Amino acid sequence: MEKDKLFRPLNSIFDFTSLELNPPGELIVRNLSDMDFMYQDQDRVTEILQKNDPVIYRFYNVEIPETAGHLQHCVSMVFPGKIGREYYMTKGHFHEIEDTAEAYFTLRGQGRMVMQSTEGKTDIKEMKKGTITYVPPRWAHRCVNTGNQPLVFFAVYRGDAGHNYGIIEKKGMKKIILEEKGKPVIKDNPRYKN
Ligand code: PAN
Ligand code: ZN
Repeated sequence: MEKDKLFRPLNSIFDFTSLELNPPGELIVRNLSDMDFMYQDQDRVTEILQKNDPVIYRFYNVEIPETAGHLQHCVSMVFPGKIGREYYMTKGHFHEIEDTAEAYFTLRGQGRMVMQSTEGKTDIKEMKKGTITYVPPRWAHRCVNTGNQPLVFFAVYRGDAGHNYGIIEKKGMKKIILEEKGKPVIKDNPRYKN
C-alpha cells in the first residue's frame, strides 16, 4: 500500500451479479473449517466437513492506510445456508481500539446483526436492503444470514480500528440465531462461556 501522505482518492465498484468488487483490494474468504468450533451442532459440522468445506462468507477490504484519519471500508457477503438449525454467520469481533464504531449499510438479502457490549449487554438488529446499522464503540458484532440469498453489506470504520477475534472465539456470543418452523428465532447460547 502507498504511504499515507501519498494516498490518493479512489473509486471501487461492486458488481451485484458476480458479487465481486473491482478493484478487489484484499479478498478474505472464510470457510466452515475457519470457524467450525463456533457452531452449536458439532456433529453436523463433522458430517459436513467430511464431504466438503463450504464457503460461509467473504469480504473485500478496500486497501486504505490503517491510520486514524482514514476510513477503512469493505463489502461483505454472507452466503445462505445453515449448520443444523444455525444460520451461516460471520465470526464476529470487537475492534482492537475500543472507542471505534462502525456503520453498516445493507445492500441485499436478509439477516440479523448480533451485538454484544464489553459490559455484556446484547442487542440484535434486523438487516435487509436499505437498513443502516450503527455499531457503537465497544460492541462486538456478527452478521447472520437468515434469508435464502446472499446477505450483502457495506461497512465503514476507522482506519486503525483493528480486529479482536479472540474474545468471541473463546467465549462465543450470548445470543444465537436459529431457524424454528422456517423462521429465525433468538436463543440464549448454551455454549457461551462467561
Ligand atoms: C466487517 C467484517 C466483515 C467480516 O468488515 O470484518 O463483515 O466479519 P468478521 O471480521 O467478523 O470475520 C467489520 O465489521 N469490520 O470491522
Ligand atoms: Zn467491525
